[in-house]
Amino acid sequence: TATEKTDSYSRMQRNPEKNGATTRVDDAFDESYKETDSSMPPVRIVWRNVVAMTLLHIGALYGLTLIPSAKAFTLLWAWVCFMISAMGVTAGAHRLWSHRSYKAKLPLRIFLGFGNSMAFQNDIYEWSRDHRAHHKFSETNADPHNSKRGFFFSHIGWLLVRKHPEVIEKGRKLDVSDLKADGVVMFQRRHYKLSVVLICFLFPTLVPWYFWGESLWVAYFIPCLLRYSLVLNATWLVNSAAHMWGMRPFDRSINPRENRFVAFSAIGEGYHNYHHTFPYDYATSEFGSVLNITKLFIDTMCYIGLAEDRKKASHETIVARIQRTGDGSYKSG
Ligand code: ST9
Ligand code: ZN
Ligand code: ZN
Repeated sequence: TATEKTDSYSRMQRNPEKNGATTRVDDAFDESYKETDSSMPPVRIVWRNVVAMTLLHIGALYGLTLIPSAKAFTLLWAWVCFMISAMGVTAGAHRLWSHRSYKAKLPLRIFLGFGNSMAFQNDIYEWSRDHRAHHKFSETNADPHNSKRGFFFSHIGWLLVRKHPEVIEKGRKLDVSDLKADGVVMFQRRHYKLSVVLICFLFPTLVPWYFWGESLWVAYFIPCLLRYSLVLNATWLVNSAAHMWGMRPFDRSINPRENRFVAFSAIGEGYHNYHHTFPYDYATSEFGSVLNITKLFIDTMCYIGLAEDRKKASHETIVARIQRTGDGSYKSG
């Protein structure tokens, strides 16, 4: 059944539409990849990251205490910044650039690139390369946030230590030619640091100060630091919680799970058993749901002509897969 699984992936991936002309995406689980050496090399802590992440989280907690003294507009603005940066990750780095699950016109790609720099989660190129490795070599040492190493490692720990050599070695063989050919991706990579200073830090802080006279202090700690750390943790929960807690209706042999709490906080990205089973599906879920704001966003973009070519697993494919590999918990609707 290993070949059967890979076959159905590749068939779906290469020919989801009539014309069959799709981008090749190197994100399918590699059944043939088996770890040769599962021993852990010594963990090398990157203290600069430990200090930066500690300060960020202290700043975010302090930001929480400032909420009662913030202007209503500032809180609304923090939410707007949360949504823009979250979209830059979910609709951008994840569903568009890592998985090519739909196509986006230039203005939309620029908007998503902007949101992605606001989210400051590594540039799109690096994010998508790591994410393809996460799918292809899932839960092995070549997976950047291998959840077999526990909650802390898959949540944040992987960003605080040097990568396992397998991540780099196996990752080098991934096909990322489509990313290299994408002007927006490469432009953002070239100007990444400057874009983060301007869009993740200055923009969220200066707007409330300039337009409605919020104090720079409150604007820095709430729409900037608190918002940034919330988007980070919501994203990281997909790697930690959604790889640990929830049902596995589509494939009981893998760890990723269906987790509604994560789907809520990560604006639609918690249906993770489905997503690892059908990574090319633009909705990352069989159904649209009120929690799947990212799907709503992509549908809206298609409606106004800024996106097209949404890929979706067919109902027959899903049903066949549930019967073959599901854990029996599937509920329709
Ligand atoms: C952050 C990322 O938070 C979050 C990603 C989450 C993914 C989530 C996925 C879940 C599904 C989607 C759900 C979305 C939900 C969103 C909800 C929103 C509400 N392949 O990395 P280096 C090579 S970032 C091939 O330095 P070290 C490559 O040549 C947070 N090659 O390794 C590379 O050079 P370059 C902010 C690879 O030294 C070279 O190795 N940022 C690969 O071990 C060196 O790479 C931070 O905290 C590969 N996969 O350092 C900083 N990997 O890149 C984090 C590497 O130039 N990063 N190579 O081509 C670091 O400081 C370092 O990467 C390190 C490792 C210390 C972690
Ligand atoms: Zn995953
Ligand atoms: Zn994915």
